[in-house]
Amino acid sequence: MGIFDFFKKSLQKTKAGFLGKAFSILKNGNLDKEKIEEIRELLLLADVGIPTSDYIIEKLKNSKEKDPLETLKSVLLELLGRDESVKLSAIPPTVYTLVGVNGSGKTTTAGKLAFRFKKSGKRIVLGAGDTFRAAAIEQLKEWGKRVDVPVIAHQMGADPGAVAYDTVSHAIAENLDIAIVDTAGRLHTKDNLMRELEKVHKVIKKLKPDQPEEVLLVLDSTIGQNAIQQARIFDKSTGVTGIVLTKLDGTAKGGMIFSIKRELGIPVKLIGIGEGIEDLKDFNASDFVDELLQ
Ligand SMILES: Nc1nc2c(ncn2[C@@H]2O[C@H](COP(=O)(O)OP(=O)(O)O)[C@@H](O)[C@H]2O)c(=O)[nH]1
Ligand SMILES: [Mg+2]
Repeated sequence: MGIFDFFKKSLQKTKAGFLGKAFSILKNGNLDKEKIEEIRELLLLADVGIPTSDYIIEKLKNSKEKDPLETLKSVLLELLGRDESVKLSAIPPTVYTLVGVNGSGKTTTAGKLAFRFKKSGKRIVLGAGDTFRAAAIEQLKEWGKRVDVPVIAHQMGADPGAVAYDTVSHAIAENLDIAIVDTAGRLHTKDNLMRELEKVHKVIKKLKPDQPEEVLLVLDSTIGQNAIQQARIFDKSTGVTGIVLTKLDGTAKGGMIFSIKRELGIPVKLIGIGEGIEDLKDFNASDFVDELLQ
């Protein structure tokens, strides 16, 4: 499937939803007050959020451009910022940690990411840092088998810091390229979770002071604006470097993708568009916007 087909398939719901409706109003040109209000409402329903919706509306109102769709396109691209993918460390191993609440897609993303790197010839290890649930450890081991990469795992209830230590030590000892550390996400014990994540990161730094290269916050796009709140909490204690926005295939409320960068200053680096092993892509703003506005 080509990149455009893949976008078509995964963005169907977004296009059929509120954002799609707002954009089709603009296609008909001639923006009067009523239409602008209608667009504002649709942006809010798509979970773009109040400040960013207001920002977009102001730009539309004040634009000298004749074609409102062109104005919208440039505002959306500006909001998304320039494309950035996950970085590799100059000296291997590169270490990534995946953080986020339960069910957001961390373990699945770890597996898909391992697959992607494996395909490009990298040598990888996965670390089962969600020791809170036995099922989470098993799930990562399954991905390890599927992708054919080793998984460092301890018993359920073990110290996630110790798992991170063993994972990164293994990567160093075996001269691997990449270590991907999965973590737990029970947000109802927020303070404990944040302390746990801080410890994981401290342990990694002890072994390789310039790592982790990326702390990737995995956000479920179907929860809309709540994702922004979650991101603030995680960013405060873990210093998130990039966002993985998952389940974009399953929502008509993916509008918060346009407010994330503006409100948090953190780029969306990867998007999840399905449960399959290949359903993780670099986020490309102009492809994304082009497809939405077609
Ligand atoms: N449709 C869809 N489902 C996803 C995506 N990413 C993850 N999932 C599903 O979301 C559920 C929770 O994922 P999991 O990786 O276990 O989340 P974790 O608790 O954060 O580790 C699983 O059923 C995944 O298959 C995605 O991009 N699209
Ligand atoms: Mg998990």
